[in-house]
Amino acid sequence: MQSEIRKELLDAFTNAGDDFLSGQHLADLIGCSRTAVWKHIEELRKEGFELDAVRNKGYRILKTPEKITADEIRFGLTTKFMGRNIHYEESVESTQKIAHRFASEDASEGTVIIAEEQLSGRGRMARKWHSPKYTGIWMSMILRPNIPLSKAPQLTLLTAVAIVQAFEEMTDLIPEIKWPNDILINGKKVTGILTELQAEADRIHSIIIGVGINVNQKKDDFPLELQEIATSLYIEKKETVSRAELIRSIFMHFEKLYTLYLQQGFLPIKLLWEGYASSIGKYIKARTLTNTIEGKAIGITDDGVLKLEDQSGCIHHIYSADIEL
Ligand code: BTX
Repeated sequence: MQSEIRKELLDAFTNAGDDFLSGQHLADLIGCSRTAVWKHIEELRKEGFELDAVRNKGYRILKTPEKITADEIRFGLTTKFMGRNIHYEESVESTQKIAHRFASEDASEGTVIIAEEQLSGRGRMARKWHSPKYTGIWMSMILRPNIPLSKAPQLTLLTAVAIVQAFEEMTDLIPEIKWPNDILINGKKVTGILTELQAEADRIHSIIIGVGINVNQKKDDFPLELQEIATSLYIEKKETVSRAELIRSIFMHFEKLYTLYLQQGFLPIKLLWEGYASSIGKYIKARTLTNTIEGKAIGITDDGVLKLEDQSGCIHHIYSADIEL
């Protein structure tokens, strides 16, 4: 019922073009009170519509939300499997949650779950990922590589390279990768990657790669605590970026790299990754779950593990940590 009314309201605005529609006219048209019309208008605003409301004239739509649809992403996509199966949602708790369900229901490789908004977007170690409506890319990709469990983190690095290549293709920005899962622009986080597994013994059933990209947020769109550490492509480029086009570009770069990886292993990916890594050669602090190690990041192993040399010359292998440059 609500959605029927919404549809009628939008049809009326479509037909009116640039003309104003009075509250009374809309109320008569859809058979409800003017207060109800006002409530629907407020709902449209919350969804990202910009409306002009002028006394004695009524309402008109100035701007529609920059929404993406699965069809818009598919249009122009030339991949074989990445993003061929897109599941699109308006609002979800977390795309990871849905991807886990799909993965256990045998969704095909390359299936992607995309949402316009996440109410409980998650980062690593139960941290939160801020995922406001219509501004970013919040998606989870399902993969089924035949690799041992220990190699799964390599796919986080591969994903970071694919995203950076897509950024380079679409902007003139200079992104950097901070091991293992952050992409930074001018020192601020623009992207986070969360790799999760469904596995038994040493067999991977599926890998679910969650990608959160800040695309068109303005500074004020971030909560205060993130404003100094986070950025978006819009903030850096000062221009809106098409999310559908960026998603397509990521799918294409990802598919190319992933196919190369399955054929030739991690080495070619490692070389590309090193070209974008901001932490290598620098003195860093690595906070693991159990302790903190300081030293020089001297590179990654052929498996994607970070090598850190401490003051005494001892080399530590870091599998998972937060890095402070
Ligand atoms: P992470 O643990 O490395 O980063 C989380 C930290 O990043 C937070 O504690 C906060 O300080 C900061 N942060 C939160 N939101 C943002 C943001 N929008 N931009 C910049 N910094 C932020 C990174 O975890 C992995 C994030 C993956 C997110 C994707 S979105 C699609 C998929 N679904 C889901 O629930 N998570 C993944």
